[in-house]
Amino acid sequence: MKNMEIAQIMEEIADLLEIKEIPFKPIAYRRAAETLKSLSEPVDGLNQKQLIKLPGISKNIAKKIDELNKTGHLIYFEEMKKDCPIEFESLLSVEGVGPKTVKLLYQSLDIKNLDELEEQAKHHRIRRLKGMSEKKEANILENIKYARKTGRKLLGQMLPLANEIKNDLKKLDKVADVEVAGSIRRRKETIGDIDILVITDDPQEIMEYFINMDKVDRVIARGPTKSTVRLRGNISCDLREVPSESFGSALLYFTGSKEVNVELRKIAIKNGWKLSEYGLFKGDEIIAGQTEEEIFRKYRMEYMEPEIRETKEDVEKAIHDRLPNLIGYSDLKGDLQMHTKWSDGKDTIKDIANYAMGLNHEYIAITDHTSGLPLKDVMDEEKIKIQMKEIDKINEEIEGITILKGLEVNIDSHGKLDVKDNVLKDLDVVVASVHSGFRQSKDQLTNRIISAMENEYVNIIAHPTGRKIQQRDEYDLDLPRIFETSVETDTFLEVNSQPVRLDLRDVHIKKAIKYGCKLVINTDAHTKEHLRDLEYGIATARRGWSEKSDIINTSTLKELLGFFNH
Ligand code: DGT
Ligand code: CA
Ligand code: CA
Ligand code: ZN
Repeated sequence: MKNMEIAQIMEEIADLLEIKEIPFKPIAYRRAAETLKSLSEPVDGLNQKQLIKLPGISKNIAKKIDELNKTGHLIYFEEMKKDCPIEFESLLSVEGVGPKTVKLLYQSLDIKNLDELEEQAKHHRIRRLKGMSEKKEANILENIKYARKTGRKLLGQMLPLANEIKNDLKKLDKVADVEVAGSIRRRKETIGDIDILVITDDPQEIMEYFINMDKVDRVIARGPTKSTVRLRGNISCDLREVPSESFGSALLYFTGSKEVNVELRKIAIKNGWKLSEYGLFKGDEIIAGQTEEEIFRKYRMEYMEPEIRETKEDVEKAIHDRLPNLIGYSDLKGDLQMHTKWSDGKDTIKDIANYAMGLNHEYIAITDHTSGLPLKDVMDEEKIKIQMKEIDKINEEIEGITILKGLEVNIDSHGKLDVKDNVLKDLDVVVASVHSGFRQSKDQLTNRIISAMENEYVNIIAHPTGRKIQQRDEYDLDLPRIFETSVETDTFLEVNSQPVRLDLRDVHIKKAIKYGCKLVINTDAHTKEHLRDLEYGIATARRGWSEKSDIINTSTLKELLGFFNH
């Protein structure tokens, strides 16, 4: 590690010690930092004995420098940061607040987080501090609002962004491996921040690259092995350099969830081991750490796919060999909900079919909206007939994919469909859904959906709970009744892949499967590009413990049509 980087860590330790009001020690660390900065020779070749000979380097500090040189980490420093009650990252995310200000705020006004900062600023107590002014206080107050907006973002926004950064890093010569960890790897529906791990023999250069990426709005923290940046769109992203022998344990740790980490550590202790991001240890000896698989093997556990690493119970299931054989990301053979120019979609049937072929779909169903919706273009009986003819024609023209004739019919506030049975009976697949009257009682809403399921031509209930993430709660439904009726009537429940919907959601999927329901993963695409969103639906199904056999559109066309028996 470079002298300057070690000096920086020594200074940060001094800051933390000072904040904690520990006497004398901060001065020792600052003196060590000064020495490091003034040396012309790198200290990374020196052993502890040689280090102690340098001016201002005590035995204790020499030991720490040695640890940094050998491992690139300093456990003392990392524990210290964890212990600190101050929410550094969120305070530093306020424009105009740097490390010095954080210290000043904490020491003079006991400010530890954004709420406390806002409170004090509103009471005009910031302006009186050394180096502050009325104007600076007003700016801080204004910038807190911006910092707060770093709310959770949709997986559909964050996953592509994280992959882009990952792929950019991967292209660099000095990068041996790179992986996205955290909630993104677990494919949670919303994401707090992006966590990326990298193996490199030149962390300095990689950190430099990372903080200078085009997407970076602001550098929040820059260190020798960890940096945090704010990307455009107020997205926080961490990059950590990890030694290759610890890559698996670091990936495990930084993938989480926290609850799973805690549980795995407990088991390690029971076995006389210690698990950390640095490896699985027996005494001082590392017994696993390079890959996650290796660690799970030592535990005599099934490998836990990241999507099902949420709770303590998940770990217990893994120990008892009770994990599902999750549906894979390339198991789907088609997509059964999408909209075209005939209603509110953007593309033609033909364009969509061609695009779907590029995704290797064996079949798709065109399911435009019907007259019960307040849209400019909707399907009435006449248009349905014309569209069916057109689909026949396109099916003859193109080879390699089958276009099914479908509709997304509307379930009205009394549970009636807006298309007659004698029209529905000629379609290949009928999707039904609720688009209004969300505020009815639980019974009314449940009964509406149940009466739609009882219609012999309805095959699929789309976005069954109606929720939109961060926009609209799910409506009040008696889900057990819905699940029972779904099994009785052979009606399939949708896992809608739109990033804002993901409906059914993971926890409901898990329950539905226990009831014996069969599900279908659809995109509900309104443009051809949306057909790629299936990935998010599959991720959600995996989080809900779905196996391939639980999902009907893993079947071939022939099998699928057998389920629908129109
Ligand atoms: P997020 O970013 O809020 O969507 O969720 P995560 O899961 O990505 O959480 P994050 O970014 O705070 O941390 C990444 C992982 O690091 C987390 O899933 C588990 C691990 N981790 C972080 N803090 C702790 C902790 O205090 N204890 C334990 N056991 N693990 C932690
Ligand atoms: Ca995260
Ligand atoms: Ca993080
Ligand atoms: Zn639509």
